[in-house]
Amino acid sequence: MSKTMESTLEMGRQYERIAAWLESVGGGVYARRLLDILADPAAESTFTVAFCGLFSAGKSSLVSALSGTRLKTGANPTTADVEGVHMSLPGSTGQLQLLDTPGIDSTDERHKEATMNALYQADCVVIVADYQHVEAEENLELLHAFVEEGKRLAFVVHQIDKHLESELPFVQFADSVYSVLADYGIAEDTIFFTTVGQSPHNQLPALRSWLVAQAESEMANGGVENVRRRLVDVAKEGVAAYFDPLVQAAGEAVAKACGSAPLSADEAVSWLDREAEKLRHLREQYDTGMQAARDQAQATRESWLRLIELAQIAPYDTTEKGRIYVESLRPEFKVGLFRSAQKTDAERLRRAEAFAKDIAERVHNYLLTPLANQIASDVRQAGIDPATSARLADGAAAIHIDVDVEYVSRVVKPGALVSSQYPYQYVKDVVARIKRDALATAADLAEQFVAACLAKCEDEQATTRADMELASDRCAALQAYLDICAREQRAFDLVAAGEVPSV
Ligand SMILES: Nc1nc2c(ncn2[C@@H]2O[C@H](COP(=O)(O)OP(=O)(O)OP(=O)(O)O)[C@@H](O)[C@H]2O)c(=O)[nH]1
Ligand SMILES: [Mg+2]
Repeated sequence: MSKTMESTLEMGRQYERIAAWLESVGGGVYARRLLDILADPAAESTFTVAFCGLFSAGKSSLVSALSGTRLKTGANPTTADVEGVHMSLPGSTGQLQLLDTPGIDSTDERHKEATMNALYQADCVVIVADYQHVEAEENLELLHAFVEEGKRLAFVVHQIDKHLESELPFVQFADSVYSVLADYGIAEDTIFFTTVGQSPHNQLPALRSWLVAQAESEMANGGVENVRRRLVDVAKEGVAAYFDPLVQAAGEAVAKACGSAPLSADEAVSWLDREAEKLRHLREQYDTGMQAARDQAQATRESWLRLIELAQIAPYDTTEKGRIYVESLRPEFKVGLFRSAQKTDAERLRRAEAFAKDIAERVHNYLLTPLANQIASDVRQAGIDPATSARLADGAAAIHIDVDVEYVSRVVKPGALVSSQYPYQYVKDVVARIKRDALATAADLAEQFVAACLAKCEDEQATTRADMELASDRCAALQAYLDICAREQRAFDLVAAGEVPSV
């Protein structure tokens, strides 16, 4: 089996599988069209040549002259739609189709798109430049794009009846064209000089022969590439039909989130970049705001705890009262003439009361009152909601430590009474206990305070959060749209490579 036949058979198997897939996803029309092409590739074997160029270059006149079909021509922009004329190829069932297109400088986007589609789908492109505009930027840009793509290409310099030999010998003019186009990789034998008027240099017949030769060489190949291109086109149409409603729905979801639907995946990418950037910025703003509130609240909380730690509640006098109370608890301590137990106990109680009263007063004046004032002032300044603010101030005012005889006597460690250093340690123990009790209550208020500050900040950032939600919805809709576009593109690529897409 020849290599060509083998590849034709393989291509047949590939597109039968793709047809089966199209059938299974509701694209029966496209499946049948693929099978029709596979059943009789010659019946549809058409070699398509698209003519393009600036308006009034003479495309329609040239296509008319080549095909013998009269197309509308004129000095103003004339051709509005892509239009095809057919020529049969001598000695073959194949056809040559010439596509006339609107000027590429058309300002109508719809024309432009139709023209570009026709150009990309054609088997061969002929760029037509009129005699006076050979080096027009649009022509050279198109030329560059198609050379890059490896498209079969011819370049026609038309209306050469306008050439005046007396100004410049034609050979010299032709050489300058050859040299410009050589920079773009265009060989001289694909450059033609034509006119529908009179000129001894007219290569209209040579252009016609070249086109026929291109078509015939394609057909001689069994037209495999040609057939493949048609199969790919139909399969892609099928893929597009399958994805259209999905892209449409994803586009509507974007329109709902963003106000309008993107016109292309590229536009969606740029919108997504913009929204993602906005979201990042808002999130940063939100996080910074929350962090600042948290830091501020924590600093206030620390200042309350520090106020307790630093409060002077046992100066020398107080410590002395504590010391003599503890010393009275020693077993050898006795008072009164008869050292009666009753008197001794009464003295111990008196000393305990003196110590407890003194330290209780100091706790009230130097610890609890300043702490309550500090809390009330910080809470007021923090501007948190009035109910919580009042609750915290009341809580601070109500902090109470009942330092009485019972409280101070419970701290005594009887086993330590023998030590001469113990009385001082005892007072330190009482102070530590009081501060521990104060810290426990203040820490609870401080937690409530921090939570209230964060809640206030959350409230203040309600607009930021709403904006974040909006940007995040937009990002999600755009991402979903792009995912669909990417899936469609993947499916296009797969059918172009003869593989069944997995959608
Ligand atoms: N002198 C001269 N005029 C020509 C030639 N070919 C076309 N024309 C004139 O150039 C003008 C434009 O020709 P068309 O064939 O309509 O040009 P086109 O490129 O199809 O133009 P659009 O369809 O508008 O893009 C018409 O007035 C034609 O008569 C030529 O070989 N020589
Ligand atoms: Mg025209």
